[in-house]
Amino acid sequence: MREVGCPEEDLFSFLSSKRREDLGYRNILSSMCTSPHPVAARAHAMFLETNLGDPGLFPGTAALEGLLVERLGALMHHPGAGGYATSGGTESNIQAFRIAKKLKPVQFPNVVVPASAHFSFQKACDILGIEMRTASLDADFRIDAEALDGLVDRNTVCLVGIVGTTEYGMVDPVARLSDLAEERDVFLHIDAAFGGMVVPFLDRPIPFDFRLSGVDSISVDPHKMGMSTIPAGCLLVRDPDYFSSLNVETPYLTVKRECTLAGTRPGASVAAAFAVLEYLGMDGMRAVVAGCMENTRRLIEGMETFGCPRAVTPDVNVATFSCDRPPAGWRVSRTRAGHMRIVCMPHVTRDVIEAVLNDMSDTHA
Ligand code: 0PR
Repeated sequence: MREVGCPEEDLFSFLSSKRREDLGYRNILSSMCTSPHPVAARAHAMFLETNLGDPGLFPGTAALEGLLVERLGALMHHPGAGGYATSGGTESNIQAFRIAKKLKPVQFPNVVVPASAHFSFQKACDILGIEMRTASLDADFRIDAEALDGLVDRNTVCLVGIVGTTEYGMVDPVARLSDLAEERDVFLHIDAAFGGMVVPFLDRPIPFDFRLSGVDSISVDPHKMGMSTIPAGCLLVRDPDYFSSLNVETPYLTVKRECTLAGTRPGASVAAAFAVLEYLGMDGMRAVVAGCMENTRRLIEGMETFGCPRAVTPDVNVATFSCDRPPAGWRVSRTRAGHMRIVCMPHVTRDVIEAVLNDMSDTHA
C-alpha cells in the first residue's frame, strides 16, 4: 500500500482509465450478463452497505430476499419453495449437490450430468468428492434420456437437467428426467441459471419446473436474463426443510443457524433483482424475452443468407453457427465443438443484430 493516500481526483482519473479499457456491452455478443436494468442500478445503490449474512441487522433487506424467493418460487409454480439468494449459478449448483449428497449418504457418491453441463458442476464434484458421470447428447444437443439407464445406479445422489444450455441454448427433456428420477428415487436438480428467466416468458413455455413432481431443486440467476446487478443467483428447493441439512450453528449472529455457502452476502444485488421483477411484471418480462427471441430468429435467418448455417434451432436466445469467418470487428465466442456463438441478451438489440449482419456482408463479400 502507499504510505500516503492518493488525492481523490488522481485516483478517479486512474480508475476511469482502467474502466475505459473494458468493453462496453454494445460490443459484447457472447456474454450471458447484460447492462443492469435502470431500476436494478437504483435499488443496488440504495442497499450498498447491507449484509444478508447477519439478517437480524438488516430485517428489511432480509424480507426482500424472502420476497425474491417467493416471486421466483411462484414463477416456478411453487410459491412455498424454499430458497435463498446465491452469488450465481456456480454457488447454486454446489449447494444443490451438497443437499443431494446429505439426503443420500452413500460411500462413493456419483452424479449424472449432461455433456452440455456448465463447468461449475466440475468444481462442485471436486469440492464435494463426488464422481461426475457425463450423459451423451442427442443430435439437438439435449441430454439423451435413453443413455441414462446405464449411468444411474444406487450410488447416484443427483441427476441434472439444464434449461438453457450455456453453449447452444437448449432445454433438456425435463419431463422425461422427472419421470426417471422418480422411478429411480434420485434427486433431480435443474440448472435454469440462464433459461429460468426466459422459458416462463415464452409464448409456448416448455415444462421444466416444480410442476413436474420429480424436480427437487432449481437454480435461476437474476444476474443473467433477470437484468439485475452482479452477483445475483437463486437456489430454490421443493421442500424448504432440505436446507436444514446444511445448517451450521452461528452462535454470535442475530440468527442462530446458517445454510448458505457464503457468510457475508450482498443485499444490494438482491434488492436489485427483486426491483426488476416487481417493476417489469410478467408482462414486461414477456416483452423483453419476446424481443430477444425475435432478434435470435433474425440473426439466424440473416447468417444463413451468408452461408453460415445454424448449428441447431435453439430453445432460448443463444444462436450458434458453422462459420469460419466471424464478422469483422466483433468479438464472438466459440463452443467446444467450434461453432460461433452469439447470446442475444437484451443489450444485443435489433440495431446491433443489423450491424453484425452488415459487417458479415463485408466479411463475406
Ligand atoms: N449454469 C449455466 C447454465 C450457466 O450458463 C452458467 C454461467 C452457470 C451455471 C454458472 O453461473 P455463474 O457464472 O453465475 O456462477 N454461464 C456463463 C458462461 O460461463 C457465465 C458468463 C457470463 C460467462 C458472462 C461470461 C460472461 O461474459 O458462459
